[in-house]
Amino acid sequence: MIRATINSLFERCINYKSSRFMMAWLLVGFFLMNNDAKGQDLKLWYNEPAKAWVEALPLGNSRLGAMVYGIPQREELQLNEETIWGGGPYRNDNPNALQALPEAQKLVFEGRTKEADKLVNQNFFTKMHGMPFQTAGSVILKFPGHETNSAYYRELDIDRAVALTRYNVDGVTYTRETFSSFVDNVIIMRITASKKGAVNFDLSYTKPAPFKVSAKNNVLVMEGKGASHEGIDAKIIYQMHSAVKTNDGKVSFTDSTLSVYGATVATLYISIGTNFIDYKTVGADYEKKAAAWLSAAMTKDYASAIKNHAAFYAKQFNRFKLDLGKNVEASKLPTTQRIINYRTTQDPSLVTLLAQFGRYLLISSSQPGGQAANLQGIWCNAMYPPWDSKYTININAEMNYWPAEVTNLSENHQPFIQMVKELSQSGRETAQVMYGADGWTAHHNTDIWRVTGPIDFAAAGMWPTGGAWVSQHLWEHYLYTGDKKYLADVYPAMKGSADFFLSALVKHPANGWMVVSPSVSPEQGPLSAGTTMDNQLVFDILTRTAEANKILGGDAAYRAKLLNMVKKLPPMQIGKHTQLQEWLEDKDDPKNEHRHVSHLYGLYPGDQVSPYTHPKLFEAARNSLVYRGDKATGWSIGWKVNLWARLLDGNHAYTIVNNMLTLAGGNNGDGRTYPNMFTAHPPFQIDGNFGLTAGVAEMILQSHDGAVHLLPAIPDIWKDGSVSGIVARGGFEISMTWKKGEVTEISVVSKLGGNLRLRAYNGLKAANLKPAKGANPNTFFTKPAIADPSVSDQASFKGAGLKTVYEYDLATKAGGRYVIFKK
Ligand code: FUC
Repeated sequence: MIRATINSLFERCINYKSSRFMMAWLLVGFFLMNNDAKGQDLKLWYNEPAKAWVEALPLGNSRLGAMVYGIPQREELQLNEETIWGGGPYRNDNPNALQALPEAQKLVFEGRTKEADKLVNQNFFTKMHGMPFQTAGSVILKFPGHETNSAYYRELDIDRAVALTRYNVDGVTYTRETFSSFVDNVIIMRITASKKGAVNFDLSYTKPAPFKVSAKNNVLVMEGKGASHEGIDAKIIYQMHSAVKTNDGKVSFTDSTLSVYGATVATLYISIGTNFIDYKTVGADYEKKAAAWLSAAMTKDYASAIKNHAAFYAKQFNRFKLDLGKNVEASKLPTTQRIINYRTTQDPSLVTLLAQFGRYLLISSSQPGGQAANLQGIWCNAMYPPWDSKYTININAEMNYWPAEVTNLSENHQPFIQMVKELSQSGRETAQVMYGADGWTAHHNTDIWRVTGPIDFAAAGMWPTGGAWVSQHLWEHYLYTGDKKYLADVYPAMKGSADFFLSALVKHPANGWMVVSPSVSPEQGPLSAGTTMDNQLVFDILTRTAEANKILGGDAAYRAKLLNMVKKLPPMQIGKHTQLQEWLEDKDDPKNEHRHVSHLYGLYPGDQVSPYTHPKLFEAARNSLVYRGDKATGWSIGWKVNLWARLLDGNHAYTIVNNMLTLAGGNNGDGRTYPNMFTAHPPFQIDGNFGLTAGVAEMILQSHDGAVHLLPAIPDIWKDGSVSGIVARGGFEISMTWKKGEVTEISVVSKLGGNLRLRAYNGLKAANLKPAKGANPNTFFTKPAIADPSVSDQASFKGAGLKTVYEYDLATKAGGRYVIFKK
């Protein structure tokens, strides 16, 4: 609102050339600058341009990504379109697997793992490792004479999804405002000068691969392709169209450039169209798509374009608000400095900013109807990025969607759910051809072409449980929304994954359990059978499919078959180091600090380890996590924050949060947050951002263990705070305030009705709030039974050591709002 007024003021002041207006504008500008410099909580800001890609600022409308460098004399917008990938529709199943399978299983059961590895490497893999996600190229804007400038400032306002660059040259203020419009499907940059006619620049394209440029009807067109890769021909073709609107000055073209001379305000529009249709089909008219988006966008006036964009974004972003306290002095500094200082300042609003930045990135990379956010979301400046920037589904791609439901971005989960539905189709052939099995399967990686065969090599890629993990998201979305029509729609994918395990599990000769074999505990070979993560994932897909079947009134005989198989799965086991065993055999090494903590899937994101009903498993899970240590790669930190939150240890979770807030880049291999707040494996992977956001939410609210647990793992340092719009399973949208670590006021909107069981560390009061009795009757909180195994050494069992909890029941009606207070 304030900004809109300022913009129109500015326009008026140019139109009327009134020096009075100019004075007024300058004053407002100064006020704003000052305000910016104080470091508002929802801004990333800097007093120098980006020197590297991880300093540039990301914008995205889910389909189009832009990294804005903000360099005065040579602006770069590095661009991505979500469907520009290498190769084209292909498959990667090796049919030799089927005949090698019984022998591979036998070798694994006999412990002859080297031979098993060799056999599997020869028969299960192809020469393909997946296709890369690729840059669309960059738009370069050269501003002659802007090398020498002053009063430099740039920001990313995650409250509006707009980037801004501002500086002075020879007494003229230049401003660039950029966004990737959610409404108009193009990228828009408005360049203004405070002096009439002072905007001059030349626009050209660049890309680390061949491309063609031409000028046509006042549009500069780049045509490019995805790369051919590992024997798969390039099938993606795209065009990028750039055009400029000005009120004054001149726009001219050569074959390869667009130039603006003597304008006061120039608005640049960039549109990209590709020929991608779906994972099996290309052939769309990319030129027509790019041209149509561009011309439609250019008919709108700038003020309403930016207003509509920000309003679309705000509808999603504003649903969740967080306040963890503020260190006023610390938060006044530019973002990079705040990250550097974090260790000593304990600047809590920087944690809030990082958590909200994760939501910003999810909104900007994952809108319904689009592609799921990949390893770098939609931001990638290379033709061959690390791990091809594809989807690693033994943790990374799932982590991208952990914050979706709990931080009130349920519809942003849709692209991932769509990907699972597509994998459930392409994975049928893999199940059949490689395993002779029913249903569908996927291994540890996929790409835009939805390949489902194994990639890389046995110790990492021989993991046929990827389909089971991605399918858990189908169920989670239901637990938050209660949408039965949706459940019926995704049920075939859940059932297909369950069917795969019904037919592909094999009997372990040593103990008779039904196990996945050959497999690995992700990325820790050698080949194995019945790893703990596999057992947990299979348990979840079988029991959740059975539950979905029941809710949808499905076939009872099939349900019985699923539950019968559940009884034959290996239980979780506690080993000689009091750890939760990662493997069937008690062979964990307490010195193993591997980044994957796969056997703790059952603790998070799974819900199989409860401190209240499985104290021994809970303690064993904690011991395992202590052995793994606190240091980790970015995504592993993201996971560990969630795990410590589930272990109800807020102070430990906070230690892990702090490990993320260390400056990455340059030579600092230990840093985990780049200046632009992308998180570092290193290198940049977006999963760490999403894992961190989910982890902070998990410290504030949990809803997987029979109740809605308020402030389950709040660290001492966040003793006063508030949240609004955090979401619990069962469709409860919660706002609350806490003081001195105690929850003081809660407001709940019950979307689906039903019993609300609240769990807190302090007493609560409200009309009709009753002490909890018996099992929670709300079916969204019902869980299948899991036995707490006995511990061989009873003396070493300490018990969970939990804080006392207060539990209450409140009967709610769909659409009702309820207010509860501290007793
Ligand atoms: C898994 C991880 C790696 C990396 C890659 C993209 O393979 O083990 O650390 O994050 O995914």
